[in-house]
Amino acid sequence: MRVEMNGNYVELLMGDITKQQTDAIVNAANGSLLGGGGVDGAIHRVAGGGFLEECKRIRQDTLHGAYLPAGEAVVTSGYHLPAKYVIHTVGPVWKQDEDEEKLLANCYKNALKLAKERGLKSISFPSISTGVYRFPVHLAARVALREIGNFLNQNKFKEVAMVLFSEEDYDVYENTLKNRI
Ligand code: AR6
Repeated sequence: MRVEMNGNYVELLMGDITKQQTDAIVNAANGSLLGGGGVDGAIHRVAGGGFLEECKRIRQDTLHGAYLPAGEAVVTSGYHLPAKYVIHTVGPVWKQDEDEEKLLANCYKNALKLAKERGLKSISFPSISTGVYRFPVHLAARVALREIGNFLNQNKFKEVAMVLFSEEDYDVYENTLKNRI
């Protein structure tokens, strides 16, 4: 599904984000930036050792050894990925007792802000936090599509894709997008 917003496009796809040829793809990382399971593991496997080295340098030099907090984002090159850049963000772990919706919204806001600052024109997101971090996908889809919509309505970008990994997730995002327009 592809929808025009203010001269830009938002697209929903089913597939593997490591194959996307957008200027950037977004990694649903953990605060260590050193890799993990899910989409993070897939991205690290394809991007390779130089990618991990750059992640380690960011941990050391930019974050002074600290973890990247939930909702924040940093950028590296894409190395062996088709995408030129990877924007790493850390989603909130679903606990139902904190402001997780706001933190998830910050992931999308900060990733899109970084992409714009770099002059990028296209970006692909996975469904951040809805795997290992257990954020309910119906709620995550509302947050993601709201933030993407707000950004595209205020900026000349070009294309934002949500790359969903299952038909169930695709259907949830599709219904959410249909209800927005
Ligand atoms: N392409 C697109 N989406 C994918 C892919 C892929 N190749 N692989 C998985 N997904 P998750 P989180 C989907 O668990 O919930 C890691 O260990 C997946 O089906 O990757 O933010 C990190 O290191 C789900 O819909 O991320 C962190 O510790 C979505 O991507 C933790 O998991 C997100 O699932 C982050 O958990």
